[in-house]
Amino acid sequence: MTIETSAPAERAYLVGLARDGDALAVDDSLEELAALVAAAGGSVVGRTHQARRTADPNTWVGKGKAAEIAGEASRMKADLIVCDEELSARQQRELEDLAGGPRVIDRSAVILDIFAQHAQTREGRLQVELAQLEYRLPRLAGGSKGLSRLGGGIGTRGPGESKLETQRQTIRRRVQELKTRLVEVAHQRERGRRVRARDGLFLAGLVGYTNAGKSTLLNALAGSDVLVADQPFATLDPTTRRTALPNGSVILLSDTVGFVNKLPHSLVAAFRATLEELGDADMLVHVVDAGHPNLHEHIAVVEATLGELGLADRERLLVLNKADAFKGGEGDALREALGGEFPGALFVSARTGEGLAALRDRLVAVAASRWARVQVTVPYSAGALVQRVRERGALRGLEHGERGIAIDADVSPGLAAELREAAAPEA
Ligand SMILES: Nc1nc2c(ncn2[C@@H]2O[C@H](COP(=O)(O)OP(=O)(O)OP(=O)(O)O)[C@@H](O)[C@H]2O)c(=O)[nH]1
Ligand SMILES: [Mg+2]
Repeated sequence: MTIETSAPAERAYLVGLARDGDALAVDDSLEELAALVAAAGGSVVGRTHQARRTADPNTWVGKGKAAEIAGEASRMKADLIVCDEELSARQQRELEDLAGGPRVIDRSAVILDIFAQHAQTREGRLQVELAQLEYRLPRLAGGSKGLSRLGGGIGTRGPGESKLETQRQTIRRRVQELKTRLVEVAHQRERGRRVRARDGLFLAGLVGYTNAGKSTLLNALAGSDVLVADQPFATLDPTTRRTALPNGSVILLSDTVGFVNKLPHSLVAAFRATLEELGDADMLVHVVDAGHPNLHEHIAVVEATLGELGLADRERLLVLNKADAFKGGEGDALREALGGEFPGALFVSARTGEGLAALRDRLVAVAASRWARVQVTVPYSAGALVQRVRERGALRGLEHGERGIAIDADVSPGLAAELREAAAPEA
């Protein structure tokens, strides 16, 4: 998706902090931040980082480094200084004072901006607005330069403080309103979910790091045309599609918002309802970009985020996507190394179709393992039920006999009960 805009791209100067125990090395994290800034519509004019044990409470980086950044940003004519971590209101204000011109924002603000640009559905927009307000609220006090400088002295504090308080109250009211509306929307979705659950279809949720190829894979498996784009957070709204498996059964596949390192807390909270849809999934298909240099870090971030969402124990299938990019001897070596490291994983290419047959077979196997085997004979009048078995179950055998239709199939527990009832000898 491209956002039409006549304004020139904002020039951004990126700053990182290197610390022990970071999920991503600082260069990789800044590379990712550059992609996020680009997706938000900015252009990156320079980058730097500092190694520190802890962030400075006032200036995030050290004071000397902050002065150096101010000089570089001004030399590069930057409009923006983007810090690769969430800043406190105070850190943001002090850095902005030192920079004397460019705005200072953080990684969370960039991610929130991309979400705001990409949100399509009503629920998506409400969620993003809620996340933005929750992010802004604690920053209101120190973030607004003019007001915070009024600080002491008779005749200055009063008006400034009361204006700030009015803003806070307005935001809090809006936050409440948004939460109420989101609950309403979630209730509507709840109804849809129950209808679907009654259908008894097997549901696989596609999860993974942003840009891993989840939407492309959904399209390849389900023949759909969900938006695919080479940029972070192309997908915000969950989409569920039906797809037929080789044994004739039908399952549901659900595409969701991708994860990223240091996803803002306010966003995870606001999207919790959407992501909780995954809680219904019978299994999670974890899609990774197998050729990405930070593959392992991506997997760790996704696992950690799934943990936060209470999905750590859900049955998982690792899908190593973009295998078409593995070429020559180097590609073979990579394939072998990853195959050894992740024995249960499947190599696929959502783009070329490689490995999709094996993936479908695996989905059949997992779905079948959840089902019960039923061997019954139902009367010819139960044709509609038989049709549903064809669509939703895995048929092993079917014979038209004198007494009716003899069925041997793996089906969901609900369908198994219906079949047994239909097969009950007429009294
Ligand atoms: N070479 C190659 N590229 C792929 C493959 N699958 C997806 N891509 C590309 O990867 C990029 C991201 O694909 P998407 O399907 O939008 O990824 P996503 O995981 O849905 O990303 P978000 O919704 O943004 O989180 C696009 O440019 C795709 O064309 C593949 O198998 N091989
Ligand atoms: Mg997508």
